[in-house]
Amino acid sequence: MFIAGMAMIAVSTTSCSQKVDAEPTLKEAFKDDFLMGIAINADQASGRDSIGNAIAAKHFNSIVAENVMKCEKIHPQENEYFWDDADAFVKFGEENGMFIIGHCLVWHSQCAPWFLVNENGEEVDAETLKQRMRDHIYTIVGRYKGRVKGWDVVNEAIMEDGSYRDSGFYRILGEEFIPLAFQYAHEADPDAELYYNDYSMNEPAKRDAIIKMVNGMKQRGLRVDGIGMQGHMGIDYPDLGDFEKSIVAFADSTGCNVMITEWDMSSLPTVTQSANVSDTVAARESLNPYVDGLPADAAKAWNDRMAQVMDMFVKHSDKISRVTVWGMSDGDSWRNDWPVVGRTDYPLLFDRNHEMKPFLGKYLENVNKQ
Ligand code: 9MR
Repeated sequence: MFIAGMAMIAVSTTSCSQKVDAEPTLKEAFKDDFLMGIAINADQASGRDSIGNAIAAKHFNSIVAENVMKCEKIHPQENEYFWDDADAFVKFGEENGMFIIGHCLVWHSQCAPWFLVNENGEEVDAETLKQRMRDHIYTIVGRYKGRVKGWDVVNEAIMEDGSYRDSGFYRILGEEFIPLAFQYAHEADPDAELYYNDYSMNEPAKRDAIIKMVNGMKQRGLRVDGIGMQGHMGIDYPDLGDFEKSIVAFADSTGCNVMITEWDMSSLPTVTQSANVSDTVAARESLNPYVDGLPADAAKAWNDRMAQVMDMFVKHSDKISRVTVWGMSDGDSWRNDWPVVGRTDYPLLFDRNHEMKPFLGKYLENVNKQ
């Protein structure tokens, strides 16, 4: 059913009847620009979500694991790994000839509870954490050596003001935990691409700090291939001029590829995480206004802004090697529960019926013209 909209586009944009059945795909539309990636969950990778599985195979040439390779999932106890879901994810990518991305090796969040502490619950010493990081990275990267082509090695280590996040990794190892993670990942698979990944990358102080950190690693001879700009956006943030400055600065100042790694855009009223949003029923309703569907004006605003962002990515396709959306269809998205739990959001490229969003039509039209 998700191809119905595509067939209409083909019919309406070509006079050449034999092209009516040619359904253009996103990966074709952007093939000269960048890889089109998607974060998939365990159901999509395994095929339990057969529609999501089919859309991923049809439209995308890169996948990233939304959750199944995170530390608490894949390495729940020191001597216990859980491979089933990660194996299925990699198998799906290989069967479809996709560029497979592993996410993520070192992250303060969703870190398994045992990872940073001893049996008394106290943070471990530096040597113990190094050894645990080495084992974790060697085992996971080693298992998928030559198959997973790129890794988000460290995720979300720098704050908006440019300081280092006060995570357990930082408290125990200081800034050195980042170069160590890159070193271990490279030792485990010398051919894999290695990325630093973070959000709010439009923030100038954060941008500068990440450039300094990445260049510091490169000067030491460590491999860093890419800087991942997550791209969790809203209808009124970030400032796209600032975001664009970061695309250019990351590429020009480090020589790394830029990747848009977790793109989505909320259609809902923007709230900050700290806002006291659940005081009254009226307040809750005003923050969740589109439970029965997105009205035409809100849909237009969202589509217009998404096209503006996509045009910016295309404009900088000499610097951007991949654009990955963070989830398959609107119903799958984490944005339905963040920063307010239980909202109905419309942040992704496919709606709850797996219909493609209209703003993509103009890019697909070009495929038929080629
Ligand atoms: O989309 C992911 C969601 O399903 C998980 O519950 C959550 C916690 O593991 O992580 C979400 O993905 C995050 C990503 O791994 C890192 N950047 C922020 C993303 C949204 O929270």
